[in-house]
Amino acid sequence: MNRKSTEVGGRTVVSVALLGALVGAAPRPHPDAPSHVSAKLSEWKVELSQASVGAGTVTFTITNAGSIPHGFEVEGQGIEKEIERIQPGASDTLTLTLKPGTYEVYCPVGEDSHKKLGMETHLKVAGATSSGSAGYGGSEMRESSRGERLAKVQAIRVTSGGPVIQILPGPFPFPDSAAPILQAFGDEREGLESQVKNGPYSNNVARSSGSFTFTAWDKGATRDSVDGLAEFTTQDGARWKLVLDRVQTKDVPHHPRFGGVILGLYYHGATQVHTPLVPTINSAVALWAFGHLYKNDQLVTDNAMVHVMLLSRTRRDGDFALACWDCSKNKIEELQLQILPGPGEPKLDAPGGFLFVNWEKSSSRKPAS
Ligand SMILES: [Cu+2]
Repeated sequence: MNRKSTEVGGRTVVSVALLGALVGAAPRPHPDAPSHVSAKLSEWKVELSQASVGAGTVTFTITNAGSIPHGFEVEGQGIEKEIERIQPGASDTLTLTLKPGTYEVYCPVGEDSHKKLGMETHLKVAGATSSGSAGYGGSEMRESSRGERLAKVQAIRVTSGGPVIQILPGPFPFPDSAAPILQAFGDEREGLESQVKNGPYSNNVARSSGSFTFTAWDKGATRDSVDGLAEFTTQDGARWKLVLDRVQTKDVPHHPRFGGVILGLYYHGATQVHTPLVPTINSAVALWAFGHLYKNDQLVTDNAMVHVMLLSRTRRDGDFALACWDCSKNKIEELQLQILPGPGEPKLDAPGGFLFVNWEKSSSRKPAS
């Protein structure tokens, strides 16, 4: 369990002192009376009806108010209890006996990918004797390091390399693995199921050529930005140029409330985050953006919808077929560029109406600031 190994920074002392003060000040006239806490799960947060309760029996009533399945886990003071899955619209309860201290409360779905997207909070449990709690400031420290992270700009510069391939429409090679996960996708399921039969996640691959370089900045929910240029030649000999313009932060396909620049996320495949028609992977960076698209020097659209991801290698050398359903342990060096027409625009003049190009041995670094 390495979850608390995030950077701590200089605020540790302040946080522990603050926690001690809060625990000490909380009045607990009936420490043994059972407590009730309501929890609401949604994309991407966990909301509790109260931030602190008295020690003893605590019953959580958890409602999934989101649009995909979520779970609920309480961890701290040596306990780790969870409800693995709660379907959208459903509720469940969890009753625990909690000692004084701070507990982490989060969604365990997708091996922490939901947690990383924001589905975590904390619960303080206060008792008549609070002497045990001062040593358990871990969660609080983590919270302050998160606070710091929000203010800090993170950036990544990605440079394409290795074989360039164009992915053409075809069947998804792992339909049985994806099928149970697709069940959870509600309204979007139909569209995704048609992509299983014939879509952009296939083994139908043609060699291509070109380059792609971009820089992305993670500055918080609405201020992310991106800058980059891709130029490549497709199988039919057409020369395409894409100038990345701005990050798309809403109305993102497969997850309406998921956008912006995401650095370092474990997702796709079995995680229930984004389409399971990409195998389970780790990504160094993923983003949706709008761009200016040119074909043979003619402007096609100023609103091309672009998905960019530098991820664990999913394709093997030679024929570049998808090689794994869980590729998350592979080296992060596959750069995917997927281009779709802008909202309301006609399909692109390419097989399947989309452009999907991979650079199989790409690299990233922190840009010079
Ligand atoms: Cu979740």
